[in-house]
Amino acid sequence: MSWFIFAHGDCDGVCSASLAFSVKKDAKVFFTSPAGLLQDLKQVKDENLIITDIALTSSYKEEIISELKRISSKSEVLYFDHHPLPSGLSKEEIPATLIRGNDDSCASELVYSYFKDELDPELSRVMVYGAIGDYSDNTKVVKMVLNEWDKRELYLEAGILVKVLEGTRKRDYDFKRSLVLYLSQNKLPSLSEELVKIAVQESILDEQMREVVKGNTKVVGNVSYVKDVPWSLGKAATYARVYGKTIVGVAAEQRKEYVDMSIRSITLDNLYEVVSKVAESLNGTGGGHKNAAGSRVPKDLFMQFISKLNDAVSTQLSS
Ligand SMILES: [Mn+2]
Repeated sequence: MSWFIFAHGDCDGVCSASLAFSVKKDAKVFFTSPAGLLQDLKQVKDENLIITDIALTSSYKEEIISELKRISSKSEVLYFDHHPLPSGLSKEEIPATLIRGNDDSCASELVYSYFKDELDPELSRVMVYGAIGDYSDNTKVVKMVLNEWDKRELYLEAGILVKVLEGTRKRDYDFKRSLVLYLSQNKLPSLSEELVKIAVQESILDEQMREVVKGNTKVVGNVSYVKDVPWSLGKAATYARVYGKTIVGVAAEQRKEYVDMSIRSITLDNLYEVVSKVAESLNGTGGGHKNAAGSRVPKDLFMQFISKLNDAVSTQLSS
């Protein structure tokens, strides 16, 4: 039976997919997101499935679980993830082989540890790129692997990958598939002229866009936000927070009927909870990590989202 790999399109997602792909060489790789997972699961017929770095959102959890049940009744389903589960859902209720860490171990680390005996040992550096991309390079496993490399070299490679993946090629899934193949062969990002060129272009854009964010950040209480800046949402959210001098930053981008967002915070430690609650109260979805989250709400409810997010954060700060 052939394999599908469903992965997130960021650095951790791509690196974890590369590690899985190096073991399941005939697999087909698809990029998806928490909001898109349900639709993509419906496409799975007779394939085994690896899901990596895709959070399970509470909005579709019943439907997703029933799809996983359908698939796992005849196929193997390996689900690697490090995002908090929706509240009220336990690991036992998910019909798949679940490989979960806490928030600190990224998906690349989970895939690496799971397939360790089948992997080329030198692919350990691809795991490290994924960990750096997710700010998760401080775990026991990653630190041990870093002892086997000169870590300065790996940071360069990870830096190039992050720039390439968050940049203008964000939704170019064929490009990302080719990158999965490239990394699975343990080739260095810095040795690809194409990747280096994209990364350098991205640096130029980063310097410009940081200024655009600086000039366009608006503040509602404890929340700073920018909308439709043609830049990585994650980076825009971080700099909105910095320039707005608040503890939460939001970067939003309007797509057809809804708005996609990245949200970044400092010192909050439960951003994913706050964001998912607010998003769901507005018919949207949301989730993520302690201080980094994503959300999607109907486009007309964006300002309500900002205002409710501020209410929730302010209430938490005052208690
Ligand atoms: Mn991740």
